Amino acid sequence: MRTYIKDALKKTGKVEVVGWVHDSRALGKIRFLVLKDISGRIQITTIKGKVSEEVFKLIDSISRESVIRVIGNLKVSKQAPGGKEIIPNKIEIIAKAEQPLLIDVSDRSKTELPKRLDYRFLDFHRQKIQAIFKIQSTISMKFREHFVKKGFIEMQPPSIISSASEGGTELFPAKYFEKKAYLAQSPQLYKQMVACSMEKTVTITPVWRAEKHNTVRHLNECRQMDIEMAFVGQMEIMKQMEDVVKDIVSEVLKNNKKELDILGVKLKVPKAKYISYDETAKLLKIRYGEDLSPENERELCKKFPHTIVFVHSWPVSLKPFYIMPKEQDANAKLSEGFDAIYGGVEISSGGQRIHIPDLLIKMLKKKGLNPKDFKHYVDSFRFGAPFHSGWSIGLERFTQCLLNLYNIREACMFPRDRDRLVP
Ligand code: AMO
Repeated sequence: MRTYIKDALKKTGKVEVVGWVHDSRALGKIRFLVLKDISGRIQITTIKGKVSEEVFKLIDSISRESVIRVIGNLKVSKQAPGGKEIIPNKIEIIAKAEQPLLIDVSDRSKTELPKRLDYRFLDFHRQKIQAIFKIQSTISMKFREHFVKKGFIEMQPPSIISSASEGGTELFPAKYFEKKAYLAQSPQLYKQMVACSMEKTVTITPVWRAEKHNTVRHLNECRQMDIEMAFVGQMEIMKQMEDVVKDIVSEVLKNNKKELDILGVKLKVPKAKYISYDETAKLLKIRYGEDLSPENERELCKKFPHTIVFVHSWPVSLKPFYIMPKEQDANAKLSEGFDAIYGGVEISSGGQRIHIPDLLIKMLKKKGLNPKDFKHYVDSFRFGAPFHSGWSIGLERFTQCLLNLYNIREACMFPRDRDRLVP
């Protein structure tokens, strides 16, 4: 718990704290109150007769989750959680919390997830929830820092787009004056254009997927952590992911030890395994040309524990139109595309892109898409576009897998799903 020692208090040896009332207990003539803020907790101990009658009465009347200011003496105390307590001289209520509270905000909350999400602002009062988002903040901060240090340029792609980038079925239509528009499914086409001139780009951006199914690993709005790089192929771009994931996990271990303890998560810097789709299909005994099911992904991770498994060289039929076929051949069966599987779920997909306009037109047609809808995109490769590759990691999916959360909604402050548009 942060304590403020204001100049005016220095001479008196007193401290000031502000925070939320987490818990209060009465024991005869003693009142214990646990105050919390984002940095931790501290006990406020009041003994009748040793504080003014006014302070004692106020302590008895303060409701849980109210915000208060306490000025008093900080004392070392073996019995107090954290080894310290404050003996108050002055208490002020900054914001009273109405009672009853709408959800159970105790450490072992019994309120089910949907109701907790309905009242997310109160759910955020809980230490476990704060721990998840402190770790998520480390993840996104380290992701950006890792690539900016390597000379990647951060980009801000548009959120309103005119045509699909990940197939036509998952788009949210948007009104855009007299034109047809959609919410972006991915920064895909834009990051490619940037990489083809500025070589290396990184972004963290929201995307929208109008998938109708409700699962514990899908959201209709999620954040993607993407990179795109010129002059590299599938293998080099996967290595970039191995490096950043190891860097992020190391940073979480260094920065968020307390939060990992609160969540009971034992984390290890992962190893990496590179395996082709063909070998994976044999290993898991799946039919060639079939996608990996969630069970297959879990099984693969059991075979390679504490490992990011890069399944590379997928069949063309299972990858989007922009993924390069092997040997730059429109009739090739295999592609330069991959998926990364970690903690039992797919956290990312990517690969080498098609930078050759004629080949791109052929592949668009093969996928049943109209090249006319992609004219701007195709034309961007006509004037000096090098070969390039990239990938995308879902921020919430990655947080879910790192922290072993059952439902991806736990890893999103304000989830958007088939049924949820508020808060
Ligand atoms: P893909 O569609 O596989 O690829 O998405 C990449 C990663 O984004 C996350 N993700 C999601 N997370 C939660 N809910 C969803 N509905 C959802 N959809 C995707 C996952 C997934 O692995 N443009 C390509 C990437 C590339 O080639 O650069 C793409 O978007 O973690």
